[in-house]
Order: sequence, then C-alpha cells, then structure tokens
Amino acid sequence: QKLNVGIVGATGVVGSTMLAILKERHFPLASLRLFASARSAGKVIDGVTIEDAASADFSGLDIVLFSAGGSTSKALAPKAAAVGAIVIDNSSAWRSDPDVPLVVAEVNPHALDHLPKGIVANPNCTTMAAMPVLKPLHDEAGLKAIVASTYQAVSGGGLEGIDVLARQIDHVGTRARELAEGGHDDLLPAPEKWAVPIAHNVVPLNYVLGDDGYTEEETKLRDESRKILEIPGLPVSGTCVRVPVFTGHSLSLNLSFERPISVARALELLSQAPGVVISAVPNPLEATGKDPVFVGRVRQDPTVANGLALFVVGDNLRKGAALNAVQIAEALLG
Ligand code: A2P
Ligand code: 11C
Repeated sequence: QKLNVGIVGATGVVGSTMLAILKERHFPLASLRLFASARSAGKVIDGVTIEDAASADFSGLDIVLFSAGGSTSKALAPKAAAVGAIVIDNSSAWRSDPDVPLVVAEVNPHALDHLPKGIVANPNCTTMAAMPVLKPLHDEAGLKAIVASTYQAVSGGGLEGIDVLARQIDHVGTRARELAEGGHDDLLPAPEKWAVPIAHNVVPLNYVLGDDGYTEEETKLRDESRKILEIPGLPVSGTCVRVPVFTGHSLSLNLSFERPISVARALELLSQAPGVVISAVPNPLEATGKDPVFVGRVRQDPTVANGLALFVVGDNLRKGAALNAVQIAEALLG
C-alpha cells in the first residue's frame, strides 16, 4: 500500500525534518505535496513546488502532516480531514481535544483506534522526550508525581530560534571571556524572541505565563503527560528553561511512585524500553540527529517515598516532532 502524503509547514525546521525522515525510512509514498505560507508558494524543494496552504485543495491526500503553528492547524486541519485525509498535527491546537488522540508511537499507539475527527495530535517536544522513559516505569511502579526541570534547545522555537542564537553568539564573538564579569553591557546582544538574551545565558521563562505562575510550556508538559500516560490528575510541576543549545531538549526528572522501584530494576526496564538508550552522560550533542531518547543518571530520590531521579535527552526535531509524526503515519499504515 502506498499513500498520498502532504506536509504543511514544509519550509520550516520540523517540516523539512519530516521530509527527510519520510525518505530515510522509505515511507511508501504514492505522491508527495508540500505546503507553506503564501510567502513560500512557488519555491521548489526536492523537485516539489510549494503550494499556499491557505488556498490549497487537500483532496486526494491520505495523510497530511502539519507543522506550521497552532493557528494554521486550527484553521486548516479540519479542512484536510473533511476531504478524507488523516491529519497528524504537530501543533498544540488539538492536543487537549478529547476527540483527538495524543500519541507517542512506543507508548499509546492503541489510541489511534479511535479517530472521530480524523486528526491525531503529536505531543510537544519536551513532553515527548520523557514519555518513552516514564511509560515502563509507570507500568511497573505506578507514577504518582513528576517534578521536571528542562533545558530546552532554541530549535524548539523553529528556524527563528536557531537564527536568534546564532546571531547573538556572533554578536559576542571572541570577547565571550569578558562575560565572566559584569559591567559589559556593550557586549550583550539585545533580547530577541525571548525576554532576555539567550546566548551565554539561560531563560527560565518559556513564552506565556499563566495565572498560576506556570508557563504555557509547563502546563502543556502537565496536561500532555496526563493524557498520554492515562493518569488523570497526575501532579506535575515543571520549570521549563531555554538554554543556548541548538538542538536537543534535556529534562531532569524527579519522580515518585506508588510502589518501591530500585535503581537496578529501573535500569533493567529502561534497557528493554523501545526508543530508549541508556547513556552515562546523556547530552544534547549526543542526541542530535538520533532517533532514540537517551537516559542516565538514574538514582534514588530520597526527598519522597519511592522516588527516582534521572536525566533524559531527546532530539526535539526528530523524536520530539518529525520522527514521532512519521511513526504515527507508519502505525496507521498497519
Ligand atoms: P513559510 O516558510 O512560508 O513562512 P519554523 O517554525 O521552522 O519557522 O517553520 C514554520 C513553518 O510554518 C514554515 O514552513 C512556514 O512557512 C509555515 N507557516 C507559517 N505560517 C503559515 C501560514 N499562515 N500558513 C501556512 N504555513 C505557515
Ligand atoms: C519549544 N516545546 O521548545 C516547544 C516547541 O507545543 O509544540 C513546541 C511547541 C509545541 O519551544
């Protein structure tokens, strides 16, 4: 069986990774159409002319992968589904809809059995990295709460995020050593995209702050973890932080469980978990360009009963976005 596939957001950093992964995995394509904004219409990628998504007719497509932001997905995913395509959406637009499954390929593929809207949601890249690690531990010991601190790469903010970090690093240039002391305001790049400079810095405020003091990203981590792991009401306290890393989202996770779980048993489970590799020093440079998530530093957390602490890193563009979307398409193919 070969499928007619479309990618909306094909000029973006996730969209172009989707295209690369479809090829890498020899996805059975009958045809491929690429879409982006009117700005890109007419450009050619890999011999395919980009179409304006807003005015496109999606008829004839079996699967459309969306990664062009929430408002584009909100407006256009129902249009694609209405003409018979299954939409796999990488934005946050549909994740909390009870009629839209939120799927991590290794964790809850059974949720694909029920597609009332013809839309499947792909989780946030931060949530995604944790799920293949948390699922086997939850099955064993019953996950009770998560405290998460993240170290997120700028490519989570698209091509613009990559450009901002590269520009700010260039701005400081070879004088970076001088930043070891204060009083060098002339050296600091102007903040762009994030509230304070991202080069040579960390930004503990990922986008929009909610009334409860948690950011949108931290709330997504909580809500998406509950839905994917099927643990309604799971307490999750996240602190999502942007760091000057180009690709690879890291999470320091402090977990508490209903039942005791030893470090040795956790490592045994993780060594068998699909999509997970155990690493002595999991780090973004190790994870970039790779499919699995890397986990290590597994130890007891003595601050809670039945606690474990560990560190997870995943490529936010691959497993965190494009790869999981393609894995969902493969699962739909059967
Ligand atoms: P375009 O390149 O035409 O702006 P990234 O997050 O890496 O910057 O990528 C965003 C992707 O979403 C790009 O492919 C971009 O296309 C696409 N996009 C942004 N706004 C729209 C829109 N209104 N309609 C369709 N695609 C859009
Ligand atoms: C980031 N995780 O790193 C975000 C990007 O909900 O899909 C993805 C936002 C989302 O900025």
